[in-house]
Amino acid sequence: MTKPFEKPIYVTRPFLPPLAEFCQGLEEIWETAWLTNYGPLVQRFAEELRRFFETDNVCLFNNGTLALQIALQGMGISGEVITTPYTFVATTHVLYWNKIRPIFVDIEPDYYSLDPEKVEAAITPWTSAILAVHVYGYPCKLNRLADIARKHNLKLIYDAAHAFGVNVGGRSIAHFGDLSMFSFHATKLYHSIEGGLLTFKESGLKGVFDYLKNFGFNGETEVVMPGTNAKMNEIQALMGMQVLKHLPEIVSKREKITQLYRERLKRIPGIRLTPSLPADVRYNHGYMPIEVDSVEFGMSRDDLYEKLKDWNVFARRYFYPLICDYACYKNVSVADPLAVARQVTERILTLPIYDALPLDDVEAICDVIESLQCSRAKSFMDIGPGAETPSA
Ligand code: T4K
Repeated sequence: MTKPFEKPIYVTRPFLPPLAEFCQGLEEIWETAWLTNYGPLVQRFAEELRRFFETDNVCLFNNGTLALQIALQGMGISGEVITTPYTFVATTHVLYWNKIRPIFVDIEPDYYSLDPEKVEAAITPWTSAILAVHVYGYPCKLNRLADIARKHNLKLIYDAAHAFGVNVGGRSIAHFGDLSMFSFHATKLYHSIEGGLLTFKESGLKGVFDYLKNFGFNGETEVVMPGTNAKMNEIQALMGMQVLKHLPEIVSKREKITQLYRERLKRIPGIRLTPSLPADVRYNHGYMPIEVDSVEFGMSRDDLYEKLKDWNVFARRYFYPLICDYACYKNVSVADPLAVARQVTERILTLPIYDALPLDDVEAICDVIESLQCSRAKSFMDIGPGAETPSA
């Protein structure tokens, strides 16, 4: 490939339902003039999600961050929470807003989720919960984390922002741990423009979450707790329901993209792929992370990230830097050296993946990466759009 893509190729693009279908749904909203505050579409959407997750315990929110923030508040989590520094910053922000101290521990090198050994070593009398993240939708070490939580009487909370549609052993990943939060943000494979969902074990929490997301109102004149406003609106619910209908086709198109990337990239020196997932995991193909070994690849991750932009390809460094290295968390003391997380954050690059990304474009992106791999070839800096690229 010698010319850049004509249009930018972003890390993701939201799936959009057929416009006519969406407009038809909008007509219903126009007729009722009911836009938010538990309208009929939000209620219908919640019902669909109850069926999807096979549980009554679901609660919808206007975004994933507020859902998780309210989850911690409603569950009465306090003191210290053991969590990962390798995630999107919202995972830690929700602890901050609940005045909880984050205890950052290292991740495991295969799928980048919390290392259970490190979790257990970090427990103190002040620990109240583990907040783990299914990074890129790859399941955490579910059984080990559950054992540790049970043994030490801790709540096990999953930030499942990336994990909508992931199943383990034939069950939704939502059935693991005490509570899971799914993000329905436009950048996710499944979305409702913005949106968030909690699924949880203890039915009694539903009422508390409902109060907290609606100012604490119980009826018109009674406020039972100082809640906030985190309600999903009708247009979000409409989008959520319409995208849900297309989920199988979205996942299957993404799966083909993953397969092609893996097939092409596995032979490029210096590119590391995650190991194949265990047979009992049905993955959602939400992200396409690779690690770049600068010595073997002949170029650093950052240089590859920049070089791809010359071809109009906008990969992202999800997740760099580590949360504990952001200025606002620099004062949080971190006992764990975070050796794995520090290495991964310097090497990770998430490549474009979305249902509408043509396989030819995936081939072309792989051609570019391959052409840039220059451990033996001439200086990589000579290679750019328009230059002769070495043949594979
Ligand atoms: N926990 C975890 C582990 C998370 O990853 C997230 C969110 C949360 C919690 C919080 O959930 P929410 O409160 O968001 O529901 C994005 C998303 O904003 C964020 O939702 C997501 N994680 C995070 C990983 O990525 P940015 O700032 O990187 O997104 P942005 O705007 O740069 O978009 C990336 C690319 O997507 C763009 O280059 C083009 C494309 N795009 C984006 C949007 C918004 C579109 O094509 N259309 C669009 O409408 O954070």
